[in-house]
Amino acid sequence: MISHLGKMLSLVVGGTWAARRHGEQVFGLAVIGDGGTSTGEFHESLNIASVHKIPVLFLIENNHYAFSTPTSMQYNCQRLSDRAIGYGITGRTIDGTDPWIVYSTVCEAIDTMEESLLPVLLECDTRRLCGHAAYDKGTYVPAELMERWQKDDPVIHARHRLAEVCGLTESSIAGIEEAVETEVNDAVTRALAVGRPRVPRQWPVHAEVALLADDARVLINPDLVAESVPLRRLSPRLKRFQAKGVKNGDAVNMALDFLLANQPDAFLAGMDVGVYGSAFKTCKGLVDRYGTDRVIDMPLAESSIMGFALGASQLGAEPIIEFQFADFSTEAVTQLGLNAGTWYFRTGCAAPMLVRLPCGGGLTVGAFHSGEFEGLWSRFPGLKLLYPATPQESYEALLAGFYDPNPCLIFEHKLLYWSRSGDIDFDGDLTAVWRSRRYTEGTDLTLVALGAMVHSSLAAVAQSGSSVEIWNPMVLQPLDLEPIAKSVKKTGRLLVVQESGETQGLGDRLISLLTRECFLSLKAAPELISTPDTPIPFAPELETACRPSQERIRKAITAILSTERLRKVA
Ligand SMILES: Cc1ncc(C[n+]2csc(CCOP(=O)(O)OP(=O)(O)O)c2C)c(N)n1
Ligand SMILES: [Mg+2]
Repeated sequence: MISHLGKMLSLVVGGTWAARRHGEQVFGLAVIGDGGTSTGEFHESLNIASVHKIPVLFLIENNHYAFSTPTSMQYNCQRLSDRAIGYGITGRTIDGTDPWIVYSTVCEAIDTMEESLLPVLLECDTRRLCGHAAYDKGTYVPAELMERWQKDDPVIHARHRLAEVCGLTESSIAGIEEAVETEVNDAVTRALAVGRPRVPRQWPVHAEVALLADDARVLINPDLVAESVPLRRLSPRLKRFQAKGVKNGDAVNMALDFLLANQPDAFLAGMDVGVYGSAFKTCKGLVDRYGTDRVIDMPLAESSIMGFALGASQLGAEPIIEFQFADFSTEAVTQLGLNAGTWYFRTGCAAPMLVRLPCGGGLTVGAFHSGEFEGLWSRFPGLKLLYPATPQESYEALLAGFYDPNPCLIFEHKLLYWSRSGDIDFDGDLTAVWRSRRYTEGTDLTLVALGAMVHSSLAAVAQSGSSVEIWNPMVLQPLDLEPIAKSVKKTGRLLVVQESGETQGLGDRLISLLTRECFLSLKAAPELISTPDTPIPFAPELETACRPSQERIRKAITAILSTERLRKVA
């Protein structure tokens, strides 16, 4: 990322870890400004690198200003390198304006890292001789200080030293300067020669704009999402899998077991996924079978864990990340939504990672442990979302998400983990996973339900005795609505049941898309059943009243079946 200061640090940590795992004797180098050191990611990344012994040199370029903010308003320790103590690592502050000192100190840091495998924190004291950017004159820097800095220009000092100490002639110094200038100019020329991007074929405006843009020479990442199904690492081991009477949580565990057993580069990371087997026990036994190098307990740092995974994915590792609760994925909105989600769009490189979100309410664990967040995550282009509701779907979703080259989020409803059993019969064909699921056939109403609501809806429909077709989109991004639209055209009625709050879930989006597609076939206005827009309360009676009940769904079915929209045909 060019922006979101701090966020690339954890990628360097993950990338360095992944490369060293393959036996490469590399060290990471992560550079950040004085302002960037105030971000959470700075602290999280140093901590993870230290705890997991990942040798990354964190180099702070302390130029005493972050945009217009002086360091006195940025931090209150004496030196930024003092922070190293908090992470149990070596920290040093040096004169960052002297290239000879910087060079030799970095060499020493490499020796230290080689010996201890611990990261090193290096603060290079420097200064800024201009504004923050071209538009900024930097007038907030006291004139006297700026004058002193200008006189002390490190480029002039270095030039002087090359002549006086190193004995270089004026013409050879000029030669160096010319070579640098040529290199920069060449880079600009090369960049301009790339040409302008072409409008992607799949954008609605493509046809109109294409006519105007025939001088375009390259197409930059035409897809927001990397090519989907051709599986970059599909192994012949992906074969039929059958299991009888397994719980949803077991299905998750079996899929994780398969992936760790068959994909040597796969690793599972999160909080308490090791010895404890994760908060909901879906990872039980995995650390015993695959070791702490592949089933990794991480410090409490969701954002940096996500960044770690993204960095690792770029150096051959295959991340499986568990958020302890879907609610805590909000800690990683930047890393997952803005960084991983746009990775392919920006770089042309795939960012494969499987991200698991135990979600949903009904366990009386209150507002911060009960959310689904499928609505939030569906708003980030570049991510794929799957929300399985049965053991079969859970097994399929985890495999499909893992083998897809994009960041894939799997929503796993916590209530379903250990309450319901089913059989798994997976034929090994991942292409068939990415589709909506139909559970019942019917003629009078199409009911679309997500997550645990699938089961409440099945029960409500059985109780109502009506002819209802129940669907679960399962793939929430990219939606596969064609078969559901077909169903709505047949039944003429649509009821969507979601557990998320009315404006927090995907229900309104589903109704909008299906109404646009099926408008003339509708006999009644579509309905949405959801939790009201309220934080999930702790009190069991309030939570029960919040979440859509079987009875509420049954009543809604009866109501929608008794309404007939007056249709005016022009
Ligand atoms: C998370 C985040 N918040 C705000 C900004 C806007 N911003 C860009 S640069 C900058 C100051 C950065 O200061 P510093 O880290 O000292 O780097 P320097 O500009 O001195 O190189 C700010 C606030 C940003 N890029 N990212
Ligand atoms: Mg700065």
